[in-house]
Amino acid sequence: TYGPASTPTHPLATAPVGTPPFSVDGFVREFLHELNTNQGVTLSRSSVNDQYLALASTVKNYLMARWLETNRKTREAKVKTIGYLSAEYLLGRQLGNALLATDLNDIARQGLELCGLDLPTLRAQEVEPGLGNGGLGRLAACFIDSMATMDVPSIGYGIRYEYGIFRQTFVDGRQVEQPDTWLALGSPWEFPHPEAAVRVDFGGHTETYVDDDGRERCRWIPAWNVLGVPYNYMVPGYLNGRVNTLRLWSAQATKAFDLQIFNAGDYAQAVRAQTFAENISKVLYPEDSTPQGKELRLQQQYFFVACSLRDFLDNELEEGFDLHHLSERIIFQLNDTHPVIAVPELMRILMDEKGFEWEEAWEVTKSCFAYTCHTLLPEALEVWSTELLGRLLPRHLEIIFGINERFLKEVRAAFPGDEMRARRMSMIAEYPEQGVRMAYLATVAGTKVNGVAELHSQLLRDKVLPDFSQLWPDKFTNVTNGVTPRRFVRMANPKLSELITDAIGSNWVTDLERLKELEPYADDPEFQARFSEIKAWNKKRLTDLLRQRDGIDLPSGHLLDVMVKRLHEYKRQSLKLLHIVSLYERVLSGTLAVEDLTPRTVVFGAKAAPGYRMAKDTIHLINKVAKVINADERLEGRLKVAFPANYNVTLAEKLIPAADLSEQISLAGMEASGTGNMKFALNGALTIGTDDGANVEIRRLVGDKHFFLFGMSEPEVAELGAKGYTPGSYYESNPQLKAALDLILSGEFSEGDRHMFDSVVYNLLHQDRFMALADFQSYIDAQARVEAKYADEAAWTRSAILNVARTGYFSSDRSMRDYLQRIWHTTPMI
Ligand code: H53
Repeated sequence: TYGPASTPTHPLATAPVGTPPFSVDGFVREFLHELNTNQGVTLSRSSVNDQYLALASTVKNYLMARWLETNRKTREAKVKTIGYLSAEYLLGRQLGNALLATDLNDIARQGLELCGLDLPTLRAQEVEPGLGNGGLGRLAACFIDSMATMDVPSIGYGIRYEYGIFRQTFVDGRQVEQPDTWLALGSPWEFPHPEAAVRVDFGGHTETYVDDDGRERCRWIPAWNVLGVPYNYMVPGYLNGRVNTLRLWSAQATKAFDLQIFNAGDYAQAVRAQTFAENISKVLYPEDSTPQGKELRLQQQYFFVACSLRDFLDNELEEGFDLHHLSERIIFQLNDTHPVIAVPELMRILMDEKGFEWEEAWEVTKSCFAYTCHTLLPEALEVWSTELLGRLLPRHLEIIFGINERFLKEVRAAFPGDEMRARRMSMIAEYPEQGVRMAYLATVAGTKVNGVAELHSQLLRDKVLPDFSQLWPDKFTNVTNGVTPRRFVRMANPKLSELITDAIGSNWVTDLERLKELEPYADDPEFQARFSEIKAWNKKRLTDLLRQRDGIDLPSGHLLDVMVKRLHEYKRQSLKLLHIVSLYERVLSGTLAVEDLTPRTVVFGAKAAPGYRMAKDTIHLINKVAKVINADERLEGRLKVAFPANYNVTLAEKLIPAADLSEQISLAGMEASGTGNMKFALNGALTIGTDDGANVEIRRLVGDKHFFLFGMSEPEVAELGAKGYTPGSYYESNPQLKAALDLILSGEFSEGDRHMFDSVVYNLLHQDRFMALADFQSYIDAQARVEAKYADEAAWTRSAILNVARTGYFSSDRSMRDYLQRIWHTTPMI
């Protein structure tokens, strides 16, 4: 053993509120009761789904008293709440997390065994709620976990999509999307409250009128409306007895709406109206960081934001609360531009419904919001056309114009005579059509604006919003992203967790910086041996899963090289692919002996937005290359490419702990932060990466010797761009690169079809917006350093342990502390 083992000592962990601690017997009784009364079946006649649902209910019941108590306590304390507004929550499976948070794993396992059941089988029955696309949605899920664990009063607000992120399948190597029917087998974790539905208005026009005091005022005469039904989800803190709430809204037709049409005698039309209303929360838009500007998406955004503000003002605040002091009780954190329409909505409520004057309303509004920007890609910053906004939300558009007008006055006063600046800073873009720049609106309205990693926050100030940071330097700050150690270490990597706890005690789960105490063990042969065994065990676990899930066979004893993230050109999956093709080409052409290849399996996981052609073509190419390489006997046992379909949180939990090498190879300056990079490092993978996003901070913390850096820096990228980038010149001057691209063009991977991958290859040769060819050689050289290091097992393991020991900073608990200090100015509830 390795030092003192300590157990969590939070009072509520040992003396839970309301319910006595479970015994195994008590658990069995409750479980069977749920099976009988909820599912209406006996144990002997029950399906795995029945058993899973009964288990979920049992855990839910256990959490219930704590949830009610948390709500009561918070309400009574009248403290400031964090209203996290996010269009996405990529939650992952709930059962495992709930069992962990309640310390019920052992009891459940033993109790189920007594019933002849197996906990892992029941856990595998759960379909994960995939209510997000990627990094942004998963970040929101990590943040609500951390807030619950840190005793921060918070409500997560979002949308209950009936269909989450599509299920990806491959047909002949091409991506085909299937609907995600996550609700089909029951949804035990949600609590619908149709009686508390909120009305949301749309369309129509505005008019002025004179109120009782003789003041001219404005009001909105909407044309149609829908209902928002809240569905509450428990967000249990880790062993602390706190259970926060995630409130997701589902759209329903209003009665009035149907009746009107129904009375007119058109039954079919009435049913259509219902469908129309319910469409609003029907499906998650599957674009990650490339929004399409669709009307329904704006409807979704306003829908959930209007429900959430209404909910907070009417239900969370006590009656008669003086809204002039609203910021003492709430701060709405805007997760990207998606919820920014909340700004004019709050203005509208305060002025049109509560009788505030403009200045009064603005004072309140601008102290109740803060904005997180998650990107630098111009195409990810939403601009809503004024035509659409005016049609859907006429009053909001008026208010936005009003905010802009006053804001530009301020700009002109601060920079007299600088009309160009005023134009640049206007929230209203005039080209290619008139539109509202939501990021500017958020920046003007927010108390703070933050980026999500140091480099990103710097570039946000310098490149995306330079005029704003000149005007208000203090408004800008950084909060580097983090990930929850509960799900991504403790739950996903139980063996490593045990090893860590044996060495330094168990407090690291809520105080991740304590992983530093592992540093001395990096040189301890016994610890190294156990660490390597655990890596091997995680690989075996992954191998079993992929065999059963995808029919993929992973060879054993390989360097496991993993690139999992959304498919996007800026993330450069194509660069990883060029590395693989190049290895293969060198074997084919005899410049590399097969025996000299480091046995390596590359695993890809990536969904492409359904309308993103280049991303889908890249997936196709990866699958085709994989097929040829995997079938080539000469490479057997040396090189393998695996691309399991439908990468999601559930798969990530098995993949990340097994990885040796983490691929974080975006073009410098393009990845705002990345959070997968943190998960890999915390699970003992070494990173090969560019100086981009949070990679910069990971490398600084783990040290250069334990990180494989390659590629241009952001200033170098900018310089090359300014000079004029010609990818073709890299092709011409680098024989290895040329040979790899030529091999693709030869039809080697496309049954002789020389044009199948023209789109991908010619895009790289002639455009290559993200400069993959410019970084190719540097990447190949870095991969050679990877192989050299991997050959020295002890050195590799030492570096892997140091990656774990030195990345405790990337806990989302730390991110939450930073938000509390720098942005929210509140403290956890004692
Ligand atoms: O947000 C992550 C970052 C990541 C960034 C991602 C993101 C989305 O997933 C969607 C839209 C968007 O603007 C940004 O790409 O770098 O880690 C969480 O901050």
